[in-house]
Amino acid sequence: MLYTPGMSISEELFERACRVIPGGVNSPVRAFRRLERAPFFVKRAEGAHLTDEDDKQYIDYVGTWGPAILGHAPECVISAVQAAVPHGLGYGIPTRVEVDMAETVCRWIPSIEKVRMTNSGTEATMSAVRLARGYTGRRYIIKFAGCYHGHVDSLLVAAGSGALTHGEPDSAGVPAEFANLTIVLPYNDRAAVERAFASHPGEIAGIIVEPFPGNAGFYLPRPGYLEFLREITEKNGALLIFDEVMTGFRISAAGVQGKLGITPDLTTLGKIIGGGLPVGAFGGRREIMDCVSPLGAVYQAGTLSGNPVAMAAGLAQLNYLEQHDSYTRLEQLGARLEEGVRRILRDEQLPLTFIRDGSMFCLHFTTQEVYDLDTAMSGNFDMFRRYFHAMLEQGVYVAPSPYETGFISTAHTEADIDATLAAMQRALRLAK
Ligand code: KE4
Repeated sequence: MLYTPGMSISEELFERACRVIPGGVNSPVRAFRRLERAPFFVKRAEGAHLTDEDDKQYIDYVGTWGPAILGHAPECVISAVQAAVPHGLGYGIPTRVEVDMAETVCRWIPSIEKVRMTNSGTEATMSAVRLARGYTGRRYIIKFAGCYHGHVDSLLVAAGSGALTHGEPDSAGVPAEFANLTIVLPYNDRAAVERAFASHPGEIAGIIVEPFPGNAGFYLPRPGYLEFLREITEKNGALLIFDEVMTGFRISAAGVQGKLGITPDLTTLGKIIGGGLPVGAFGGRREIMDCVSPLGAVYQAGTLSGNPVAMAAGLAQLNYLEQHDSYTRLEQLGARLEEGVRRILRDEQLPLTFIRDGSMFCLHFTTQEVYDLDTAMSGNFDMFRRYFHAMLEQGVYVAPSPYETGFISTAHTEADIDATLAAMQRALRLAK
């Protein structure tokens, strides 16, 4: 490859990529589009650090958008994959490791009595919504503005994450007829949910919700809100679907439902469950899951679902998390970061909103309390852009959008956190 003088290798690669891949990326949020610069291209990743094609190193707080809870290429996952590969890469026939994975998920998340593997979080949420409609015989689904559940046609309505970053919360190509069966409500607004059920008696199949939303930046439910969703769905014969693709195995071993003691009817999973390889899953009460083909009438399938190499990777990651009290370590590191951020915001007289739970966090570039999409959108994007560039220059990679969540891994060290805080103080001074 001949490199144009003055262009970095990443810029050269991005130029080539843009000729053959839409936007030069295989997922929009990777494009750095609203940041007015090309994305860097990763050459290698290890622990909490990335190295790009120009050999620049970064402390990574994206963690491939959540899966890298043990850091990149953890030894336990690498060796599990190396042990699996010589036996074959996939068969389309049941394997032992799929049973081991399913039993592990059911043991970790008591609300899940049966689970079906998929290849992404999107497939998991698409399947869970279809199952809710098939099980209840009802048509409408409630989702919340700013929550992102993957690029499912009927859920790409007021969606978060990349859709929000690029200003396309309602995607083109989704006919109104599809979107019309999705009721979009503001998060943390009980009255709106009550009004929706009152105006659609007996017609709402379920609510799908990110219990701790992480796709419009990270924010939290008001006290009692999730318990309210549990009650009102129960009362109306609708299903409660916790989309824990991001929070599952992250906020606690049993996700948000385990931390708060709430039992949803269905749960969707992804990211951590694959150990970095493509895996999603949906599961729940036996009587609901038994409606899924081949037992029941709700069809759902996937050539690569339960792929044995991906299962080996995910299972190795889950086993390591369970055997090493990883959540205590994640909380230690998260608390250290939070204490430092709050000190910096005081010192710099910048009353920005910082929200954290465990190893998930977000610095919102607003002084408002953030509790839904509108308040998350009140942030100053230009200030975020200046901050992002200043952090990247100092070798710290935070999410390339204010509408994403930061992730800490067990591979981060106190030294990483302290270096990040020093960089953050300088970056915020420059971004003001
Ligand atoms: P995937 O189809 O991208 O595996 O999962 C979709 C999904 C479902 N539910 C939740 C709560 C999610 O956060 C996601 C995907 N998360 C984004 C990051 N915010 C994926 C990043 C990307 O689109 O490249």
